[in-house]
Amino acid sequence: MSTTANIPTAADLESMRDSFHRRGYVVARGLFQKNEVDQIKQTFDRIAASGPVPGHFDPVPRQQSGGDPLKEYPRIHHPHRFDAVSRRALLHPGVLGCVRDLMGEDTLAAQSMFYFKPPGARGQAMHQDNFYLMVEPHTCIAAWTAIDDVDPENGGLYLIDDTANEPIVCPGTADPTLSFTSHLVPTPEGKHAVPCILNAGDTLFFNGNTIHGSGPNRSKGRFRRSFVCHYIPCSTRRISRFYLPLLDPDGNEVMIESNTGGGACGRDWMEDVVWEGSAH
Ligand SMILES: O=C(O)CCC(=O)C(=O)O
Repeated sequence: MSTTANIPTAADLESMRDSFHRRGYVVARGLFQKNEVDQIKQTFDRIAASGPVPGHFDPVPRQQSGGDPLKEYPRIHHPHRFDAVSRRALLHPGVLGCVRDLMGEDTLAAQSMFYFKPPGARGQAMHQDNFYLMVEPHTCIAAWTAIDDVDPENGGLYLIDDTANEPIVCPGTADPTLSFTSHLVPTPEGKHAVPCILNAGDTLFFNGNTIHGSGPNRSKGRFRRSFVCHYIPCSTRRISRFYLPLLDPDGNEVMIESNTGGGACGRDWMEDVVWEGSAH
């Protein structure tokens, strides 16, 4: 990966901060350079071609997938734990600089994920990330980097404007024909969904209470790949066990207390879902 990553200037950071705090999200254009995006693409093409990675990537051959493209191309959990390119992308200096600035304090990395989202794949119904991460006493920040050009047709993200300060709610049930996850957080009255249109290499930042999700990939032939990470403030006291150990910006492992309280829905929903990493 390039050592000359795009680093936002002080002026860039100031205008990002303003938008992030007003709306709950902001886009940093071109944070990943073309060679970095290409390297991530090649890395995950190779991982997909070489088959399962136990505990991280569990694909099913096309003949056994029952026509569900997400069975052949499921998302990959925590690729930074087995792949060096993903680890460098999680600790990307441009991303860490933005996150530190938006949080107003030093940060720890909690999660990486890779989505292939092939044509025909279902989306992920509206949700709030901190329902799953259970970061206390603050919230997390997501850095969602487009690896392909992304728009509503190929299953791009939608954010509900101005929901960064909404409380975390216990979700209802999503439509399984549209969403591969079962949780749905309703859009608060008077608020509306904004589509996020990104070019490959752009990174969208949003906080863990912001309501967001995506629809199916309805394109004929365009994958919608994305590299998605979550970061937390250094002053975090507790987080769900699935995200431990954390990484500091130098890549050292850091342990904090795990949050077993269950959050907005109590404990029962957690057992089969979060610990398997399948809900978020
Ligand atoms: O990429 C998507 O379609 C959904 C990702 C998302 O909402 C998340 O990672 O929280």
